Amino acid sequence: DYTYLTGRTPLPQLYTLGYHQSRWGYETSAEIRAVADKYRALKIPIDTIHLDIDYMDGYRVFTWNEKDFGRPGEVIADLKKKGFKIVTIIDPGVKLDPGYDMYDEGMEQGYFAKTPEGDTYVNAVWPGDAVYPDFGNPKVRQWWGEKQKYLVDLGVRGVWNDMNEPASFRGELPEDVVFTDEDRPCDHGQMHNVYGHLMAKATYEGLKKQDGRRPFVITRACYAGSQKYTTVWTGDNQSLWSHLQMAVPQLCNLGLSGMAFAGTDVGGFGADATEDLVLRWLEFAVFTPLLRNHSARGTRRQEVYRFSHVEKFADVIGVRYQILPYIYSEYMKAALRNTMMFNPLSFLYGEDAMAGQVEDQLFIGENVMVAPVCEQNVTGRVVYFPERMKQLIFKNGIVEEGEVYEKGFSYVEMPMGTVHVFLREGYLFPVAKGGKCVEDVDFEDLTLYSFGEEIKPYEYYLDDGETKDFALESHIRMLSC
Ligand code: NBV
Repeated sequence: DYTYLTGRTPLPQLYTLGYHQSRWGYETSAEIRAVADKYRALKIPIDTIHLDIDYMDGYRVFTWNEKDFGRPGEVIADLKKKGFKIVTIIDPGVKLDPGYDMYDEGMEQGYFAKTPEGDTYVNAVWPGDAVYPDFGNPKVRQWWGEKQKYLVDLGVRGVWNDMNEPASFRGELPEDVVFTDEDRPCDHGQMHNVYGHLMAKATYEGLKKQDGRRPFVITRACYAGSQKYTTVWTGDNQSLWSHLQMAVPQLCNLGLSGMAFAGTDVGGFGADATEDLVLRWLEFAVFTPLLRNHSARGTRRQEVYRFSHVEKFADVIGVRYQILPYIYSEYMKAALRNTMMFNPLSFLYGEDAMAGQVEDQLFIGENVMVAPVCEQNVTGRVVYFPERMKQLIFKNGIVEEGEVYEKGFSYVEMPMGTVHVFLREGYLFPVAKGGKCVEDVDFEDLTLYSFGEEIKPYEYYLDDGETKDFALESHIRMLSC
């Protein structure tokens, strides 16, 4: 009902549900190629690499740093041949730089925010002195949308909007900076909370026109209703166990707020991550729509091959590709029916007072529950079972059927590098063989896990994962054992 008022979530391209590797600090295309090659050589499944601010020329948006990243788009085309997709960051701040087309065009048209005296308002972000597009003006959104063509033509498959609070390095934007609210002037005080939302809207609408596929936008700042245009990540978290713990309720709350496609920086953005933390984080994140490992410049490198037990990381990421048919099917049904893919226990067991208290477990769809381990130096955890459930253990690339747990609390052993799901009695859980990237996964070759006497057929949603052909009725079929 809330999304009836604020808007429904966009449908994702299938590839966006694969594993993404990112880092603020990839400074050359050689580095990007090395990351890609390493993942492939070690057979760690992956689909997407994100390019943070260094791919731009002097941090000028919609430009390319040829010195360090070679011919525009070349690395994107080469990696495409290896099955990789590239997402690039775009910040709102436009470098104050006469002669730079974005700046010149925006100045000529009066597209940047102004001071109350009518001058263009200047603050600073990565490129130094910068000006702020007035996204509340439909013409500015249209202009910004058209600029996405630059990226689409380079082969970019998704656009990551950052710093759109809007961030500023020389103090906050004063409240009286003048913006536009559609057809009338407004000030920053009124615009602040929707600035990121409107930037994402411009990006989404531009991508929709420039690229025939379902737009993939990620934003840092958003507002009620931003789900219509964009996915979201939870911003600059830290490599702390408490931030992994926080991720579970955070993502449930985002789901409840209509933001169905969300994720955290896996492993934590700031501070140095440990191997255990990244592995445990991934064990949870394989269930979150956006599965992106991202970290900050200056912190310990976090690509999973940097750690000693690479095989465990490959297995855990591999689980995502094994459960992808279920994840995609659940996401699409939730998006098309305006339900949620992440269900807090209280949503399914409203009568159960204890279920309402549990904040560190959740249901993925309605068939399976997950209970991530978010504590250091433990090999398992206490799980609350709201009903009789069967444990499925993903370990070394295979699925083992574990114990059946009765309603109530039980301690469950969950060693590092294993992934556990708890299947409801009478429900099905389809599992594929996995693959090195999304294109590799066979969505038809499924093993159906079930438990109990009478099993409800599973509504399996599958489409081409790219186009606008996603009518629910024509893409659902029933799976039964
Ligand atoms: O573009 C650099 C970073 C980015 O990696 C991060 O994900 C954003 O949330 N960005 C913030 C700006 C730097 C903030 C310290």
